[in-house]
Amino acid sequence: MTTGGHTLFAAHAYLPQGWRRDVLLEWNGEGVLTAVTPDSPAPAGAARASGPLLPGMPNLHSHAFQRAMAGLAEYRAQAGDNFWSWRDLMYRLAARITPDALEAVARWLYIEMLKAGYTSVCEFHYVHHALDGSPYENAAELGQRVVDAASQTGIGMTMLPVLYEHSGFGKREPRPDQRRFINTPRSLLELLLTLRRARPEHGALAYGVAPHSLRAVSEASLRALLDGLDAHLPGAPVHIHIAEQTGEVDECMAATGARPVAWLLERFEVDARWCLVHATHVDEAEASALAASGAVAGLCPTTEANLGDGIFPAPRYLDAGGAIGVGSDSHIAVDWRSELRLLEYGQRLALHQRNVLASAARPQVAERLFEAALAGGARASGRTIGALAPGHRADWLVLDAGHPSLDGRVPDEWLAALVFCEHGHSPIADVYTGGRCVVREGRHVDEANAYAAYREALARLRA
Ligand code: NGQ
Ligand code: ZN
Repeated sequence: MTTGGHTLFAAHAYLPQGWRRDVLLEWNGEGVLTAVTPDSPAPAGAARASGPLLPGMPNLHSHAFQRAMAGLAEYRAQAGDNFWSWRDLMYRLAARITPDALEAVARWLYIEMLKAGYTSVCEFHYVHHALDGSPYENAAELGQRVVDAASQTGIGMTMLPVLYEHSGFGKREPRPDQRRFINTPRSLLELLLTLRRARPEHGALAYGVAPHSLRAVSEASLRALLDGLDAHLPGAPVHIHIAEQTGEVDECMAATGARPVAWLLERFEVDARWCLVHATHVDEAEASALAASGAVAGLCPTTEANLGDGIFPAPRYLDAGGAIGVGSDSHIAVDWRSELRLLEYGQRLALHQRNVLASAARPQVAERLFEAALAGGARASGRTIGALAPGHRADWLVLDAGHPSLDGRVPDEWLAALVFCEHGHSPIADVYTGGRCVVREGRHVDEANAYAAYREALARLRA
């Protein structure tokens, strides 16, 4: 048998039914898998993968500009340091970012994501306006720069322009340092449509919206935003930050008499199009109800640990069938392996047990979490990704099976080693998106140029 066009033969590949041998992948000119055939004879002349194949991981939560401050809020402690003092520092960067700087930072960040094995990203994009808070001539200028950065690197994107109106519950006036974020439902939808006209969706690009949080958006505005979205993009993803801090839960209780997740589930038809980012502070009833809704809990364990948010009740939620995905959020780390590892380790430290997030049906923690994060990340992105299966985007990772963390292990042991071991450089060698190899032997094709532009942008931002 010979095949023309786009094919790759892999001795091992992780399919929806687990590790399979002698897998032939075929995809079309649009970068979509057309056939995935295990136990296949190697066709004459087909390219052979240098190692085992895994589906690429979706990153369901990112604020690209924050990459520029990774590590800078750890530098010197101040009395009472907490989430809100971190946010003040972060706002100082948000106040300075320019279109050129944002594009350079995002481009480098997305290369880091690809190298780490994230093949798509949901960008929760909230810095919209010029430095003085007035709209750019192109209202979607900054969003467009982020979309362009993604296209340049080859990462898939779900762009989520953010609605931000208020500084707190009870429609509090926005703070001066929030002026670049502020829109009405109508102006935000216009911004989205402007961006969509300039950069229409395609196989690697989708759109949705993100009401920032219950702190920042009123009930009426949330309704207006969803109605407006459905008039143009019915069923598109909706992401929201929720219940990330106990302070937010307390303020929500004081303002509404309900906890944030309970309040949202009570008033809105929360279903599989929703991604509730963090959702850290949910009680038992909220965890069960959220699991039953089909919404994705968007967990960002390295950022949540970094900011001192708290620990998501993952055992109860997963056992109730809840969907999860992972995001790198503030980009203190850009590595899905670290997110999954910390998700499990938080539970071990809290409960004094091991292999907490395994289940009777899925005794291997790494495989259970990897599959859950693929499926939930795909759902949150609103794109057909996250599996080596026909109809899905041709996004995958090629492992170096001879890496010291994987060497001497049999295929069923690879994922556990990949997620839990950390011995020097990453065992992810090559990365493909839309059937194109964008990372080869750990290097992105555009890495040198992108890094030079990133360094220049960083120097200017810190000047
Ligand atoms: C975030 N919170 O971006 O996801 C935030 C910042 C804000 C956590 N990572 C929230 N917990 O901008 O108010
Ligand atoms: Zn966030």
